[in-house]
Amino acid sequence: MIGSEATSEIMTLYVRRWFGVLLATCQIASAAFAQTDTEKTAPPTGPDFTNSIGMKFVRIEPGRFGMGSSDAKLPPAVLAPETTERVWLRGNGDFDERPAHNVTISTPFYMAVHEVTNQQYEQFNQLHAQLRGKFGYSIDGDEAVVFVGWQEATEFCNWLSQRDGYPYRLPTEAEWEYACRAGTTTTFSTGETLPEEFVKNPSSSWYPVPQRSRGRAEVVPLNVAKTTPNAWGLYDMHGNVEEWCQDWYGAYQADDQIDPVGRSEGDFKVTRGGSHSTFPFYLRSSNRLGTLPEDKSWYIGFRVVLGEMPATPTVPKDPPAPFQQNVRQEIPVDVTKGPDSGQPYFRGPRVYVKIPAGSEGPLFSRHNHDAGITECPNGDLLANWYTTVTERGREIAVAVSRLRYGQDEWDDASPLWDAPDRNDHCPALYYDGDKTIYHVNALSAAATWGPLAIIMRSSQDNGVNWSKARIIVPEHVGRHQVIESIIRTRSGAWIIPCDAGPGSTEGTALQVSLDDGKTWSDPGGTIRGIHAGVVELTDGRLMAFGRGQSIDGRMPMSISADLGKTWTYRASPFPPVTGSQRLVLIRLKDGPLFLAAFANKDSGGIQIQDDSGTERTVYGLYTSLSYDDGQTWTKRRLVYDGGPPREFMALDQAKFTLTDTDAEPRGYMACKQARNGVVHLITSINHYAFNQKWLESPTPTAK
Ligand SMILES: [Ca+2]
Ligand SMILES: [Ca+2]
Ligand SMILES: [Ca+2]
Repeated sequence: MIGSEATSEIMTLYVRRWFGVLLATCQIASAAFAQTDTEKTAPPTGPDFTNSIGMKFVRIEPGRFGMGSSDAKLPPAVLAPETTERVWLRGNGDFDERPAHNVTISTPFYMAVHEVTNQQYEQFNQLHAQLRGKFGYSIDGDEAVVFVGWQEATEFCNWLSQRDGYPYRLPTEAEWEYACRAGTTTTFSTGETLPEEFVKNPSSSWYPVPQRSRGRAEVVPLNVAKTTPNAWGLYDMHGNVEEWCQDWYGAYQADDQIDPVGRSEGDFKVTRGGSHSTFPFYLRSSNRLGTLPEDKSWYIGFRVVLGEMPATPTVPKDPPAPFQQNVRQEIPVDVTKGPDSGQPYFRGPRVYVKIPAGSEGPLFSRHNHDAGITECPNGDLLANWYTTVTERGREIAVAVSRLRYGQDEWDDASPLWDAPDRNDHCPALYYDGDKTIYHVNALSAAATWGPLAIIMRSSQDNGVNWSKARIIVPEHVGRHQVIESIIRTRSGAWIIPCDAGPGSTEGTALQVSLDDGKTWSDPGGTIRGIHAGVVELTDGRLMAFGRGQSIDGRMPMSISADLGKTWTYRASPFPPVTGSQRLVLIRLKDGPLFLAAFANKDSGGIQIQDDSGTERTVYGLYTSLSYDDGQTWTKRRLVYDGGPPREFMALDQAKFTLTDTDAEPRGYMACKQARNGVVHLITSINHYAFNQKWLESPTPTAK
C-alpha cells in the first residue's frame, strides 16, 4: 500500500510539475498577446460586450439596495420541504442574513451573464477537462464548470485579465446580491416564489452515496442559461451552481455601507445563489453560503465580473467569542497534580452543553450531539460538538464550551466553527500533551453526512486563536466520517478513525498520517462496527471496539497488526451498543485499557459485583478495565456515585433517573485522561470525572 501510494504521489507531482510548466508557458504567451492587444482595445463602455473567449457581459449600473433579509416570514412554498422532506428551514431566513442593511454600489461594473462553462474554463486549464463527468456531473462544454476552488477561480480571472488587458475578478458578495436582486426586494428576483425551471433535484442530497439517495435522479445537467434571465439579463443567479465571491465570510453589520468587501480574514469564502440538489430556501437572493477556499465539489462554480476592485477597507474579523475571552495562558503549577491516586475520586454528572432554549442559530437548542473533548495546556477542558435541528440539515454548526481550570461549572456554549450552509459533521479534539490542541472535523459538500472531506486546525494558546482550517482529506466521499477517538501511536503515526459509510453497518475506516499530519491516507481495512474506539496494544497492534455488526450477540472486537490495512474480528465480552450510543476505548496512563459503554435492557444489561460481593445486573453507562491488553476485562462498574436516586438530562433533554442499578442510558461519548490522572468522560450532554482508583472500586451495594 505504502509503495503504491508513493508511486501515485510521484505521478501527482509529475502531473503538477508538467502542468506548472504548461501554465507558465500559457501565461507568458498570453501576457505577450495581452501587451499588443491592450494597445488596440479600449475598455468597454456600452450596455454589454463579449470578451476574447466569447463570454457575454452586461453593464450593472450603480445604485442602492437592501442587503440581507428582514424578519418577515418566508412564503409557505419556500418552507414547504419542512413537512415533505423532514428538514428544518428557519422561517425568516438564516441568522447570518441579519441585520439587513443598506448598501450603495458606487461604480458601474460588468457581470458575466452566465456562470463560467467547461469550454471557457478549459481555455485556461486544459487539464480540468479530466474532471468533466466526475460523479456524473458537468459533462458538456456549456455546462457550468465545477470542482474549482476559490484560488483557481481567481487565477482564471487573472489569466483573463492578462489576456484581455481588463480587470476581471470575482464579484464581491454585495455586488453579487445587488446583481441577483436586479432591483427587486422580494425573496427571489422572480418574486416571492421561484419557478420550477430553477429547481433541480430539490433534496438533502446524499450523492455520491447512491445507496442513500433512495432512487432520486441525483445527477442533473448543469447547462447554463436554460432558465429565464433576471431583469438585468443575468442567468442562473438562483441555482444551477453556487458561485464563488471575493469576500471572506463574516457577520453582517447594521450601518449603511458603500462598496463593502467583507472581512479581513476568515476560514470561509462566500458562495452565493445556491445550487442544484438542495431546496429553494438556499437559492434565495439574500441567502449566504460558503466554504474553505480550497474546497471543490459538484455544487460550486463561479461567475466573473469586470471592474476595478473597490478600494473599501475590509472589516476586521469577528470579535472573540466567550470561550476565547479571559483565557489564562500560564500553566498552573499544580496542573499535573490530581486527586490522591490512592483514593477513589468521582464527580458528575454535570452538564457541559448550555444553550438557551429556543436558540435557532448560530447555536441550536434542539439537537446537540457527537462530542469531542480535550485538556488544554493550561489545564482547561474544551468540549466541542455539533449543534443543529436536524442531523442531515445544512444548518448544522460546531459548538464549544470551556471548563476553566479550578472552576466547577462549564461556561455557556459558544460557536466554534461553522461553514455556512454546510453540514459540519463529526467534531473532534486532540491534545499533543505539549503546546498544541487540534480540532479535526468533517465537512460535507452541502447537506447530510454522506459526502465528507476532513479538515484540521490547531491552537497554541489554549483555544483562543486557531490556525486557518486546512483540508487534510479533500474528496467528498465516504470513509471520512471522523470519530473523536484520535490516537497517536508510540512510533508517531496519527490515526483518525472514521465511519466507513453513513449507515450503521459499514464499519470504521482509518485515516493515517506517518509524516506528522502533513499527508493522510486510508490503509484500506475496515473495523467491524461504526463509531469505533481504537487503542494501540503493547506489541504495536491496534485493537478496536465498534457499534453494530455484533458477533455472537456481543460487541465486535477488531485487531490489526498492519496499522489498519487488514483486521481480524472476534466477539468481545460486552453486550452490543446501539442507536444514539457511542462507546469509548482508551489506554490509561498507568497502563490498563479503559472501556466505557452502555448496557441496554433489551440485551440483558451487564453483570457487576457490588461492594457487598453480590453479583447483579445493571443497565446504562458502565466502565471496565483490562490489565492484559484486552485479553480479560475486570473491574466492571456502573457510572453511579452512590447517592440517592436523582433525575438528570440525557441526549436531547430526555430525563433519566440515576440509581444504584440504572445509569445514563445513551449518548455519544468522548473521553480523555488529563495530565493529573483524572479521566474526563462526556456523553451527549453530561461530564463525568473520575480517577483509576474509582474505576477499580466496586459499585455501591443496592439499597
Ligand atoms: Ca448560480
Ligand atoms: Ca445560508
Ligand atoms: Ca455549517
